[in-house]
Amino acid sequence: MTDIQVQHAPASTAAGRVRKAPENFLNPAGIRTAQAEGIRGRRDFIRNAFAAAMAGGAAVHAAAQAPDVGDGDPAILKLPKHSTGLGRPVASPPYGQPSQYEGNVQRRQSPGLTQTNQASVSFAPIQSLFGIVTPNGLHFERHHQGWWDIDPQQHRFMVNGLVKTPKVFTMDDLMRLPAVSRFHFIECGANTGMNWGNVAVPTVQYTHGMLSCCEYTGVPLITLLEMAGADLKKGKFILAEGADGSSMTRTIPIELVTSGEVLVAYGQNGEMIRPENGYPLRLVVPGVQGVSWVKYLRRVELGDMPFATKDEAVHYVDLMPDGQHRQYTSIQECKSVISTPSGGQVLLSRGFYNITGLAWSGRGKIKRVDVSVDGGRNWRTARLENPILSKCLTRFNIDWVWDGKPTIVQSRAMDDTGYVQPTYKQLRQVRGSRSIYHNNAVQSWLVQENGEVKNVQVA
Ligand SMILES: Nc1nc2c(c(=O)[nH]1)N[C@H]1C(S)=C(S)[C@@H](COP(=O)(O)O)O[C@H]1N2
Ligand SMILES: [Mo]
Repeated sequence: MTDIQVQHAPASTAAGRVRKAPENFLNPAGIRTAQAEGIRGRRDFIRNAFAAAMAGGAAVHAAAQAPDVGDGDPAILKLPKHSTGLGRPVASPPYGQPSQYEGNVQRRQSPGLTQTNQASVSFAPIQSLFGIVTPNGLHFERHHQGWWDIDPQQHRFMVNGLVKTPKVFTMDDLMRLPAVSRFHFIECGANTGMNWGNVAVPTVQYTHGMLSCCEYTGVPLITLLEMAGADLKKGKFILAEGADGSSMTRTIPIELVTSGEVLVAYGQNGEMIRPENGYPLRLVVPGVQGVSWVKYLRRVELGDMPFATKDEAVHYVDLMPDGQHRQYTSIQECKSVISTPSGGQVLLSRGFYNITGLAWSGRGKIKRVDVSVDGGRNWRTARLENPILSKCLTRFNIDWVWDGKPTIVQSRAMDDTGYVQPTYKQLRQVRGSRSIYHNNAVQSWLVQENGEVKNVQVA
C-alpha cells in the first residue's frame, strides 16, 4: 500500500479529465461532480491512489506523468485552523446535521415527471449511500395528498371488522405492547417505471430511487388483531386505511399478517418515524410494494374478501399484452442495480474501481448477484456484504479494472427461491411493453470512452 503516495496528484487534472456535471449528479468516491470541483475529498484521493496501484501498466504510466508530489506535499506542515483553534461546542445544533460538504446529497423530484407539490414523489440519492440503511432525512417520499405532522397525542388507531370487540388504541397504548425491530426495504411499485417506455432518465436516483431500507420498530399487527378477538377462520384479508385525505386504502392478504411479519410501526432507524413517512404510525408490509405500507395508519379492518377499493382498481395494476389488467400483484420481485458506476457519474481515468450496488427480493433473501462488465457476455459473482436479511436490501461489491474503452455494466440478482432477475427482453415477453409498474429488469449502464456513464437498454 506504500504505492498510494504515487498518485497524490489530482488524477482528474493529470489526465486532462476535469468534467463539470449537473448539480444532480452526485458524489460517490472517485467520481467527479460539480460539488467536488475543487474539493478533493479524502475518499477520492484514496480511490484514485488505489487506482494507480491496482491498474497495472496503463495507470502506472499515467501516474508517472503526474506532477511529482509523492514525497510530501509541504501543505501537510501548515496547520489549518481546525488543528490550532477551538472547535464548535457540543449539542449545537441539538439535532445533528450532515457536513456542509455533503449538501449535494439530497432527495429530488424527477426531471422526467410532472413536478407537483402534494401528489408527488421524491427519489432517494442511492448513488451516494453506503451499506443498506437509508438515513431518515433521505428516505424517498410518495404522497398522494401531501404529508402531515400529526400530533401523536391526538392520533388513534382502530381495529374492526371480523373481530369480537373493535378496539381503539392510543400511541401510549401501542408503545406499552411487546415490540420488535426489523430491517426491511420499501419500494414503490412504480419504481423504474419510466424505463418501461424506454425513457432514459439520467441517474440511478431517478431510475431506482423510489427505494429505501430502514430498521422498523413496532407491534406485530397480529398482536392487535388478537387483542380485538379477530376471527381468523373467516378473516382472509385486511384493509389498511391512512388518516390523510388520500384514500390510500389497501387490501392485504391475511397470511402476511398471521406470519407475524406485518408491523404497526412507530420507529424508523432508531427514532420515531419521520412525518413524511407516516408519523406517528405506519404499516410495514415486508416484501410488498410501497403503496400497501399505509402511512398515518388509523384503521385496520378484517374482512372475508378483497375490499376492491377505488385506488386498487386504478393504481399499481399491470396492463398485460392481451389488454387485461393484472391486479393485486403486490410482491416486489427480485431486483438489483449497480449504484456506482451509474448514470450521470463520470469515471475520472482508467484503472481500478469498486463496483457497488444493491439487491433485494420481496420473497426472501438474496442468494447471489452476478455482474457483467461487457454488456452481458461474461458474468462474475459479486461479494454479498453482511447482513443478508430477508426482504431487505443487500449490498454487493466487486472489483473492476476499467481499460478506458466503452462498455456496459449490469447486475443480475437471484433470491433464495431460485428466481433470477429478468432481462428487459424476458420481462417484455411476459408483460408486454405498456406497463408502468413492477419493472425489475436488469439495468444497463453504458460507460463511455470519456468516462461519462449513461442509462441504456440492451435488447
Ligand atoms: N396514508 C398514505 N399512505 C401511503 C401513501 C400516501 O400517499 N398516503 N403513499 C403510499 C405509496 S404509493 C408509497 S410508495 C409509500 C411511500 O412511503 P414513503 O413516503 O415513506 O417513502 O407509502 C404508501 N402509503
Ligand atoms: Mo407507491
